[in-house]
Amino acid sequence: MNIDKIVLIYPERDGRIFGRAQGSPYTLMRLASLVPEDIPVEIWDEDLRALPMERLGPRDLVGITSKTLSIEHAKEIGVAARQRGSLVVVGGTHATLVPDEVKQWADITVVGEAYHTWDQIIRDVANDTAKQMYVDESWSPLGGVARLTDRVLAMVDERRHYWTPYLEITRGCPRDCTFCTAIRVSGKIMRHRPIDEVVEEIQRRRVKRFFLTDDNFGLNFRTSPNYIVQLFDALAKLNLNGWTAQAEMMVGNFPELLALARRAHLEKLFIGFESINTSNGRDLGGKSKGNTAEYKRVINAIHDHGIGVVGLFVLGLDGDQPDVFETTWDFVRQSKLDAVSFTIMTPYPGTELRREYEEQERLLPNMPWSKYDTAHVVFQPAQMSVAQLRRGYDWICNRAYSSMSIARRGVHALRRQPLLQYQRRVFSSFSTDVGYRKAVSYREREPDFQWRTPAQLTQTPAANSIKG
Ligand code: B12
Ligand code: SF4
Repeated sequence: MNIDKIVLIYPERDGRIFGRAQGSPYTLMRLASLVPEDIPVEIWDEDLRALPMERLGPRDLVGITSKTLSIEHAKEIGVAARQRGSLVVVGGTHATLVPDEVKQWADITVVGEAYHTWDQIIRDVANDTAKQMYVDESWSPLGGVARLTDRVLAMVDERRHYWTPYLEITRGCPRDCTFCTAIRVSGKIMRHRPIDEVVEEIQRRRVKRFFLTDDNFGLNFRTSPNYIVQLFDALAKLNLNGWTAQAEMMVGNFPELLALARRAHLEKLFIGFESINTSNGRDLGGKSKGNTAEYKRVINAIHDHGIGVVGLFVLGLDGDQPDVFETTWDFVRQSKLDAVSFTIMTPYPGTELRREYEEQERLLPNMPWSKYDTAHVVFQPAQMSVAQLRRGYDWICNRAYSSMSIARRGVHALRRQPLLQYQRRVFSSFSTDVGYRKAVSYREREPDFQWRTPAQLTQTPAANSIKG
């Protein structure tokens, strides 16, 4: 068919915060940049505005990006687009993990990064030879791939519409955490973008602040130190307000690289401590062992270089007992973390963890994918009841995301900065916690969730509030 236009859609989840959506639609920006210049392309981000479905017609190709938690909504969009005669192609995490489910309602299903297949799909659709499924058979080197085009940058206007631009520098992770889906999408080989391409992209996008999409950027401190030194040298020369990245705790063992990172404007590291429970090691792919003394040392080592630490914790691992909420909270309170995220263990499709739970018949029946958002319990925990895990999560979130707790951590984070930096840092000192508070709000919408006042929290001893 002669393609009139390609429309790439991000299904709604979080909406806008003070008029802007949380993060720029980087996935769709990269895909839109691969569309030949002679075909009109549009990005419709439903977090930003309602989808103008009436503009879709029979010669349009509609691409939808999918995550597990939004796949049911993606399907609604796909079905509506097909009713208007458009051809629907679905890619992304969920399509990669469960292609057979997605292909029931999509015209074309894409497995993998699509760096190899997306331009082929467009050509095949134009020639009426499209197949039902496309699979990236190998991981593409990242050099020269999907360079953001000026037409896409103009269309998205990320500085006006989004709080946080995303940026990809590396991709892949050699670890093997049993619950991780990222390695199923991005592979286990760490790949690097050429540094000159990274710098060129930052400059052309004119972004001063960004969040790396890299799943384990910090691992490169150990595996690719030369790349990291060169990258930091290049970033140090740019006029940036600050950037953030995900890492594992061993970055604390590289003081020289942390010093260079600070010069390169690294502002915060999101560290997957995952658990304070020493019996959960197997699920954590060897990256974290529940040694809280070591966690504190690492936090201090990173703080020594003026870099903030956001602690990420998963609750409901098989070694966790009902006291895990209080012990985790005790650690967090004493830890000087700048912001904190608690998620409930979630057995995403395609993971080792889900296979185990299936075998053990521990998946809760009739759970829609929308509950796979890490704020809901979707499985039977090993050492507590479903209700205990749910209430324990609510309990810890009540404490961690009360306005007082957020303010306390934010003020401490700000105080660690030199006085001259206060103005620049004020937004980022609070924004991460506020974002995580938003994630909990999906649980908050349930009738059995309650935000408690500080007075109620003191009245209800922790142990009572989390008993099954
Ligand atoms: C950046 C990121 C975020 C950002 C923003 C994401 C966003 N706006 O979509 C933030 C920090 C907000 C975030 C939040 C969450 N995230 Co997140 N996130 C990521 C991360 C690290 C990178 C994604 C990315 O942008 N990569 C770079 C772009 C260029 O690549 P891409 O998105 O993979 O897209 C490529 C392919 O998938 C494919 N593709 C994608 N869509 C389409 C569509 C078509 C038509 C085609 C042809 C191809 C195609 O082509 C693209 C180019 O290569 C991934 C991990 C990962 N490696 O995928 C997790 C990941 C997607 N997140 C995940 C999760 C669980 C969450 C949260 C639930 C976590 C939480 N507890 O809060 C929330 C949910 C928020 C939400 N509203 O959806 C899971 C999803 C699991 C699943 N089965 O769905 C992942 C895989 C991480 C993991 N460890 O498991 N996340
Ligand atoms: S370290 Fe992170 S990205 Fe790597 S396998 Fe574990 S959860 Fe996945």
